[in-house]
Amino acid sequence: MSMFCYQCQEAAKGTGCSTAGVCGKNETNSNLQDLLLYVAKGVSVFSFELRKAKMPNRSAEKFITDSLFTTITNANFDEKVIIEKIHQGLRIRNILHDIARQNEIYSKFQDADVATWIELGDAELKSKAKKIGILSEDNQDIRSLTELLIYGIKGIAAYYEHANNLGFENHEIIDFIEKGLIESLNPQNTVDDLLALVIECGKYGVEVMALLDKANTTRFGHPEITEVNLGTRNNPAILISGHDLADLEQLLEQTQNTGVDVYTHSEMLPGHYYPAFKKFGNFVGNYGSSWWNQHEEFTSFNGPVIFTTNCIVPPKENSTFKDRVYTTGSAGCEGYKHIQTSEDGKKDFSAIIAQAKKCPPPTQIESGKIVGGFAHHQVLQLADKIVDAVKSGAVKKFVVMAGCDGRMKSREYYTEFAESLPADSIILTAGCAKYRYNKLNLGNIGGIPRVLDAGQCNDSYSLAVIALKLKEVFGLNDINALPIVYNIAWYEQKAVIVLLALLYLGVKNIHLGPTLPAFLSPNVAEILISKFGIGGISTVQNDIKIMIEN
Ligand code: FSO
Ligand code: SF4
Repeated sequence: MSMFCYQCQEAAKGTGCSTAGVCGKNETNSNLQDLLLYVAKGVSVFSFELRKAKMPNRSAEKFITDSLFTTITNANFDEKVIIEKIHQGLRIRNILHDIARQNEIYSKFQDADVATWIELGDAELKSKAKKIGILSEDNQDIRSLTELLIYGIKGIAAYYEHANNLGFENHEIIDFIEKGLIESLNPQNTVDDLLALVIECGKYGVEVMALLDKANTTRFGHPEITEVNLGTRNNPAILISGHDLADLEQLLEQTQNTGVDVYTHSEMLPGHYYPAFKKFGNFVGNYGSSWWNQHEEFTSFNGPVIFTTNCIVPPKENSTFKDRVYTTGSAGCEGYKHIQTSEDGKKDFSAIIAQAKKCPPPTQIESGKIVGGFAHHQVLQLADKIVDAVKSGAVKKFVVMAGCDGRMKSREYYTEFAESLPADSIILTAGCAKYRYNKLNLGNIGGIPRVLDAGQCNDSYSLAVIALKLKEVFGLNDINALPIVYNIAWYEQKAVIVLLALLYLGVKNIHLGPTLPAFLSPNVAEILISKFGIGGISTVQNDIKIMIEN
């Protein structure tokens, strides 16, 4: 076996990618990503104790969150960049090690390989990378829970980075990220210890999504009900994908009055819901659908594309759009140009704007509008209407269908499920999962649309806030007593943290699909089923019966 990865829903054969990633990650990249994670663990060993001793190191913290984000599915396919990050991390680790020694600060695992191995040439790095992968843990239950913890932490790190890009910090979250990474090295941990860490991870999932919500809404205002254009105009344009709203802000500022339009792609769609972006006359609409259709959509878009995060599908040799795709932040891909971030977080998009001016306008592939912007603030303004609709029986069920989309055919289930829901039910969505049903004509109930899109996957936080508010309004003691069911689609590690956050909030009986994670060993799956009632999905008809009619 030349590599092993089972962190996403598309893990080969439902067990793991062992020769090449279904996502496009090759053997070398996969192993190097494992090594980058190992370096982040080594940095955490010292950074954690130094912070406790009131000597925090911001470069170490930034390195750790960036490394975790870089190793998320579909975020970075650039081998050279990953090698550079490994070297950078080792330099940081060694500096912290020296500071700790000089100040007589003891760190758990300070003498272990993770904290002491020395910098090697690129060829040796590759052979080191092969030795420290996921399968170096033999016990499959320990491995399963450790990886569940790590994937949750990757999700936390991604959301933390977005909040941080907007100037928001929370050192308790960083503390937990580092603690979790260190505990993943601890051979003493039992299944129960790891389970407790996984639930604690959910707690920090809630905290980080709340932090990001605060960062986004403080800076850009509260999302409001918005109609988003699907059609195109006749100007050259830039397409922005991924999740980083700070990047969207800078791009809109820099393209203003240049004659270049800006369209959102995939998870950037909710950018339209924020009041602060509405003042930009060149912010036209959303182009295309969720991440996995990107090659066709980039081809017909005709202009430059910028990825602020995942999900990237690496280009094919003969892809015609290659020279007009860019990445920034933790995202990267061989063959695409990268826009650097300066010390103060600024990005210079002038090269993209200049290229856009030379490109033809986008080819229209859709027309009409979609409606979104139902994050907590907006929905709570409609609370009276919603409560009345529930009390009168006009709304019988809310169905949370948040999460991710993916390319597997089995995900057609979600379109069919949405279409088959009774007319007195409302879908609450967030994340790119929405593209399976947000363009269906499902109508409304007393003026409330039947698909309420809160925003990006991290805005699942909004759905939790709404549920907690409804619990209060209806005077219930248990969130599970609400007429809300959860049919969540997952794909990568941000969805893992959303799931852990819901579990931490006490939500039970979540259905997770289209398949259960490959990284859950049979025993761990059994624990999650018995403790939280987690289940998979079956057929649409059967699931409607179980979730809605019962
Ligand atoms: Fe989707 Fe990709 Fe937002 Fe993920 S674009 S799959 S869960 O990165 O983060 O919902
Ligand atoms: Fe396979 Fe998913 Fe890992 Fe890619 S991220 S190598 S598809 S399990």
